[in-house]
Amino acid sequence: MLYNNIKHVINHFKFEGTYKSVEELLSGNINSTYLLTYGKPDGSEARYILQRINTVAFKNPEELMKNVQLVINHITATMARARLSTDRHILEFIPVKGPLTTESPLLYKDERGEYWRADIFIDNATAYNQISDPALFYEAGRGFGEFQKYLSDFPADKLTETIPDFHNTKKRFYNFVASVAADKVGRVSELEEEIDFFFDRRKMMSTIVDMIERGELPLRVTHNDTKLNNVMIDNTTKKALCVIDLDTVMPGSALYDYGDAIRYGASTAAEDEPDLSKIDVDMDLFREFTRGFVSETKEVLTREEVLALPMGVKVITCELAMRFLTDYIDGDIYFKVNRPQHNLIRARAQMRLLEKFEEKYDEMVEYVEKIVAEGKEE
Ligand code: GN1
Ligand code: MG
Repeated sequence: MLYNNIKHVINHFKFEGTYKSVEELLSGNINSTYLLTYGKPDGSEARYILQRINTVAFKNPEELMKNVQLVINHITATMARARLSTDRHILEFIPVKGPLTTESPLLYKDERGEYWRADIFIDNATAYNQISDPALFYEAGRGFGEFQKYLSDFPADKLTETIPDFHNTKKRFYNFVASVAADKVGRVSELEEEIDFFFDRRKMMSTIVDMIERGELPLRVTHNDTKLNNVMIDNTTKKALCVIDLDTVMPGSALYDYGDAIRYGASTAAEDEPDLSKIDVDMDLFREFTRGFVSETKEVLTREEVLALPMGVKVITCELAMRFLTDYIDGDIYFKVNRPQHNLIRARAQMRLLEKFEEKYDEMVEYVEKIVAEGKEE
């Protein structure tokens, strides 16, 4: 019974009305997410998202919620200055009821030491897991681009790194090597080909970190987890509404956000597709997202950054493939899994997807060059 998982928590939040039902949302790989329905006295319904924060991934939920609130405040102020309505455009958290159990008024710590938070479910909007309509993917690009734009003057030193070195792909490679060496659960002997795959791409994977170190790419405040289902799209207007899942907003590179969104959204198959023959890159989707993203960020990103966007796609796809394989080698301790070898299946799918991006890399670069050239003519 799902209700059993949440019954000790729901009365600690200022929800409106009386509890009616709960459903688990399964698209996230880290936190546990529940959709709650409440009945209001006037007969209408209120819906909320309730989440248990995974403390294996996020070691300090209190600092995390402080970050999230700072980001929300910043975007709210920016939108207010531009006289834009924030209604349904920004996550709205529900305060905790009763004596505080943590430093944050938005975070409840239960008797088991688990951390919970809740926000208003955005009605009449969809977080797509897959899109085939390029116009919708353009909107996703615009939504993430707009988010990047709103964060462009955010003071990075105010944020805690909720997961240190999250996209430090160089360090992730060393962690991967350490996991291979430790071989904790005896899975390494069957993974020779997969392991070679990452050794072959070691230099490519370091590109962004190296460029940041050399000052060729600016460090920005970025979202860092821009899967398609982290931008809500309005069901009526079909416009991007709200970027969600702000847990990993930290200093990073615009290439990560662009890259991860293309990785997930421009693929013809699911992230964990076991049939590798189904995995390819939809170049129409790639182009539309790119146009949407650049339309919002052209005043913010440097020319070098825009030209380097396709490198973000390769680096992030390789990084995630390697993270999945590392977790498989470690015995599935980080990502939620729902079948045996799930992390290996994910790793193989992302490896195939990376090969497809490698095949199409020149075409991707030509496209961003074209966009940069067009921008100059304007
Ligand atoms: C995790 O939980 P979710 O789906 O928002 C992960 C991302 C991965 C993604 C892959 C904190 O995100 O980095 O890209 O899975 N988040 C964290 O599906 O590790
Ligand atoms: Mg997430």
